Amino acid sequence: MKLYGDTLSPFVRMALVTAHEVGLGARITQVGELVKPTEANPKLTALSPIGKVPVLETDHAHAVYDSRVIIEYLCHVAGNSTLIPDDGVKRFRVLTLQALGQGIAEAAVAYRYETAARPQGLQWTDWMNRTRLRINASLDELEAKWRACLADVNVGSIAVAVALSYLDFRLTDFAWRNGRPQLAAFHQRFSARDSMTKTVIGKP
Ligand SMILES: N[C@@H](CCC(=O)N[C@@H](CS)C(=O)NCC(=O)O)C(=O)O
Repeated sequence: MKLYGDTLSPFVRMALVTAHEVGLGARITQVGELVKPTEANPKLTALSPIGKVPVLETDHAHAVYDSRVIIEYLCHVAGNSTLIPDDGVKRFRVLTLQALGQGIAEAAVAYRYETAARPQGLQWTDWMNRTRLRINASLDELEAKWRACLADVNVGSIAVAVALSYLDFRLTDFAWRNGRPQLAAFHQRFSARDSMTKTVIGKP
């Protein structure tokens, strides 16, 4: 299987962490692809008209995207039913936690594009303020309400751990640990997992 994209993208990293957690790490060949919000990458758009990473090309040459679908595909191929539990109550709790982690990552990537890529003078302060609020509210919710779900290894805890690492890498001024000791402890614990150390941001 080929996974397009590198760990600078939190969504690529979520997929890779999942691959390692379900025992498929060695089956993945990573193909680094340059992506820019203002320029289509022809290799990627040939696989996915959305043109974003990650895209997974299966051994049968099917393109699978986006990261959530890739993650589900990997669990399916591995026959893993713990990362996305079958049981109804647990399943939707975990999937909601995943949406929260992915939502933080989406907001953080968009914030990064706005602050680092958009030309000076064209930046939209109200949007930036709203996005900061969105991220901080999500982090507060994680601190207050998600401790039990974060204690397990599942697609939700993977998404949250990777999103927090992305904040550390790109948006240090968020200082997300301040006032959030539970979340900080979760991140420290989760970051020690093999799946995380093998997919450190910026390393191929
Ligand atoms: N919902 C998508 C988001 C993927 C995404 O935003 N990828 C970014 C990199 S972090 C990208 O490819 N950006 C290029 C672009 O905006 O054209 C997923 O979960 O896979």
